[in-house]
Amino acid sequence: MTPTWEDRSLDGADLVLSRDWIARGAADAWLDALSREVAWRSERLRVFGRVHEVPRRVAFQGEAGVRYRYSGREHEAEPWTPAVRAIRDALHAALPDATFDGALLNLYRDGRDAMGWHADDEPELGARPVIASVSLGATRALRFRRRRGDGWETATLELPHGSLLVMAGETQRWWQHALPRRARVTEPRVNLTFRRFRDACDGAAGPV
Ligand SMILES: O=C(O)CCC(=O)C(=O)O
Ligand SMILES: [Mn+2]
Repeated sequence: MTPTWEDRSLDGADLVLSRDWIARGAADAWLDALSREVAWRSERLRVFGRVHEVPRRVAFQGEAGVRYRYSGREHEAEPWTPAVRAIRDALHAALPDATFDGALLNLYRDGRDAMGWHADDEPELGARPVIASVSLGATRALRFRRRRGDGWETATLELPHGSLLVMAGETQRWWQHALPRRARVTEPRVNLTFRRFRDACDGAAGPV
């Protein structure tokens, strides 16, 4: 089955979505493998001096030596586990211009788990990062917002089991995204965002 692609770009955000990127049987198998093989961690975040547990489980995998600063702390990548590496290889085949050396993994146990507003704009990723976001399990809505005068322009993408969303161009500069709670969801969802850290870091010294 050949995946279908939809251009879901917004003003200032290059967004391409394939809702059927992974065939159903493979998506089921990957979800099952990820729930077993990944060392899911709970994570604490300090906000205004108070410590909160983030409402999801997380992991960070990648090539040896890849580091990423998020949630106020530096994280060193753990080695790829088999299913994550297989998804990375499938992404390299599907997106020949992109190279991914790390992935942030999120496990939303049910609709009470969520992620707040943010942009993936850490300097390690460079100015125009290509981020490949693979979703498995329960369908959840990814919300986008951009400042417009006194208010916000918003958009919503539903991300079903087996989907791939590619965020590119200046998406992270102009838009924030969030995964809100969805009370009626009782099933888990795993999201993997594949990113490239290395060259962006090497390039941080500036033009020669
Ligand atoms: O779960 C999602 O779809 C979004 C995850 C995300 O934004 C992130 O890991 O930075
Ligand atoms: Mn993000």
